[in-house]
Amino acid sequence: MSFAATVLTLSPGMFPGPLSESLAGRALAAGRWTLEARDLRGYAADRGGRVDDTPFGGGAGMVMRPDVVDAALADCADGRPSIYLTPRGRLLNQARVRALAAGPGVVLLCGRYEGVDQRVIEARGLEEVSIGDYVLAGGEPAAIVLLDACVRLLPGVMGAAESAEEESFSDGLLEYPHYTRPAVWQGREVPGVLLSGHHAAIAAWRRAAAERATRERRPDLRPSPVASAPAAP
Ligand code: 6GU
Repeated sequence: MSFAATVLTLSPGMFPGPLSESLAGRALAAGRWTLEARDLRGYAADRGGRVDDTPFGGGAGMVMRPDVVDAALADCADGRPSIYLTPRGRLLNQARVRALAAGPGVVLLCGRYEGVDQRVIEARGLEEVSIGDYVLAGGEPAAIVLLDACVRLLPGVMGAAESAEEESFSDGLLEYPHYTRPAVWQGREVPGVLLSGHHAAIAAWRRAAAERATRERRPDLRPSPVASAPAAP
């Protein structure tokens, strides 16, 4: 039983898009997950029927009609979580990605125009998800981001070489920096401890580097250990 993704969109041509390449694309070809992009226009009341209309109360832009969105969601309702991608949603994080990847798949509704009529969001109990504090022209790139994040966690998708064990967020920290050959490049040296072969020292250096990066760049991710504990030796 593979992870099933259905995307409801006004731009089905945006899929699979980058998901046909690289890790996700190989997993798709191998049948570890499935992707179906459905055109929301196919759920308009009649041929040439409207999928959007002007907002009650006035204002700029168009709103996606609840009847059209409802018909599309009804057509793929099978117990998978239904997610509406919108900058008004809760921020996506690795914990939610892990939970979704462990389930049967997702139905993703991509918003366009100014958004979707609020009543169908409530009637269908849609989970509203955002991928960051910036505004995209539509939910499609966010759907691609969400699927990429889920697919790489599916069983058999990541090889040992791409292990998810030590990566950013797996323990609430940003990842440590990486280095490879040459050992000196443009006069810049690789941190000596990484060349030492001393595994415990390397692990300690990486932990400290991860904590420093997190403290400096993302203090929101985790309380800084130095704030409450004595300084490390
Ligand atoms: Cl999910 N959709 C749009 N349109 N913009 C976004 C977003 C989603 N997440 C961040 N910005």
